[in-house]
Amino acid sequence: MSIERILDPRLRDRIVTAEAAAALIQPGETVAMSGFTGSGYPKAVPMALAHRIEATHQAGQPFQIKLMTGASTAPELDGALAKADGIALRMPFQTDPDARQRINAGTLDYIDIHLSHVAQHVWFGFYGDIDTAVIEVSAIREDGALVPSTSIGNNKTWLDLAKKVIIEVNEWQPANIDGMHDIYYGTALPPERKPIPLVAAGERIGQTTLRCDPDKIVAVVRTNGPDRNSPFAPADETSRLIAGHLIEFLQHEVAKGRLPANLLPLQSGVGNIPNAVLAGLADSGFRELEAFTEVIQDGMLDLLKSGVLRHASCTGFALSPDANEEFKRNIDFYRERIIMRTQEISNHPELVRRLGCIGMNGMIEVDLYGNVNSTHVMGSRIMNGIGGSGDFARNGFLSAFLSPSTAKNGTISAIVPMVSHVDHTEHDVSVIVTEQGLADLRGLTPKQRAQQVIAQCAHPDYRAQLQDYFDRACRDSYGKHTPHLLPEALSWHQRWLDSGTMQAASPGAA
Ligand code: 0RQ
Repeated sequence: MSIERILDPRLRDRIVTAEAAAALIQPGETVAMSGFTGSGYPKAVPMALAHRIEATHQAGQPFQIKLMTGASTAPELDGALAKADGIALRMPFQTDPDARQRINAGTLDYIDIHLSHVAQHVWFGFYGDIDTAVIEVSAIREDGALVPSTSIGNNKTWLDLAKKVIIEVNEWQPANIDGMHDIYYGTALPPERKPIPLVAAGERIGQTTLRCDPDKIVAVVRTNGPDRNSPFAPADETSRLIAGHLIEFLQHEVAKGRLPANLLPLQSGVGNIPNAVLAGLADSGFRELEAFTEVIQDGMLDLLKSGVLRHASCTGFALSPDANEEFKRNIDFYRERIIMRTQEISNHPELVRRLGCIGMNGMIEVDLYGNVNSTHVMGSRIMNGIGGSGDFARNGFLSAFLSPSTAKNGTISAIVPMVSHVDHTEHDVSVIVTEQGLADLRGLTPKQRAQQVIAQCAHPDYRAQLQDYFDRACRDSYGKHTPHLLPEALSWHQRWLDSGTMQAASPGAA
């Protein structure tokens, strides 16, 4: 027998089916949902809404919504609504193949923004009113306080601003996650803002529950379904090499006295390479580490378990099914060591700067001068979005971008003369790492950076071609500070589109 999780008597008579709740959402609404990297998203109402949208379309009527979340969600949310052609506008981040396909076909509009900006820009009124919020929680206390589930994201903002609120109470989520969250209600709008009183990654400054005016709650839906919980591939040789180079660099920085022995709070992107870095840290003798990051994935859970990581601050999870079982089994242990915050706090530029985070994120490509493209393939096709990478790259103590040196079976070089889209400028990028090596760009001039990136990071198949471009640019460029040959700068991308490879017949053939 499961324990009752909806304890507020005022909300008991608002318990309805997902279909009845979805029927309260009208065409054209701006709907703000919970969810961050496949955790804590509503599981039933979006599916019911997608079915309703499909039925409406079949009856020849239009039905689309504008959809906001914390970050990426799952097939039951982004996937179902995208497949139903139910999303007119999506923000601020997605990783869903069906949504991506429609965005790149030009039939789904997408606004990809820094994750720390979302809440404040909505509060500033930049995106209009929030009509409905659909928020997953793990329980509702007797006084109406909402116990969050496995992500917080923008839920505080959605609950505060939405005109009407639908709550999903997911019994699959561990009941004793209660106490892991830290919701800070001290934020305000300029000019009333005050400093955020958080001075260490492991501190708590808020309350454990979310609040919501019960009069706004129009429906409560019971669910019992898992988070996305996609498995991670085991670390391959490339990921291990990238991790090894970065860890060697961090050890060097400690030896030089530029970093303390237990480093500074770590931020880590999601994926196999970050997982390999986290595993490598444990094996390299680092101890007493801290994390101030957005997402806790398998590698970080392992570090907490082994005691290498003292605590981790986040706003969501991206766990494999196995890691999720471990999390649930030992939730009392993790509740003492994990602090879940709203994403405006987990990614806050002021905090990232003050705590001195070490940012480690993936990239699509980087150019000779250190400009990074995290989002667009061939300058026009979005992959995911900038996510939180910019919050940490601009403001962290150090910012590392990691990638294999080639993509698509070696036909694409991740090191290019000029990036086809810029997410992180040369001013925000400290370190580039590929399986070939690590380029430390700190304190270097543009031309010195180019030499480092070519020598340390480029794949041997592209090194001579890059060097040739750079040499000729140094000779023939209009300006010699950041040398470029403009007709050639993006020709590698065009060559791939035209011929399926960035490799030139011979260096010098552009
Ligand atoms: O394509 O899926 O078709 O095989 O990009 O690449 O190598 O699997 O690497 O999963 O770490 O993703 C930048 C996308 C890297 C990610 C990016 C293709 C490649 C493959 C994925 P396929 P990999 P990853 C915290 C921080 C922005 C958000 C962020 C990302 C696919 O790290 O989304 O940092 N970052 N958030 O083939 C063409 C290239 C390519 C390329 C890779 N140069 N050209 N295709 N690919 N390089 C989390 C949050 O913010 C929530």
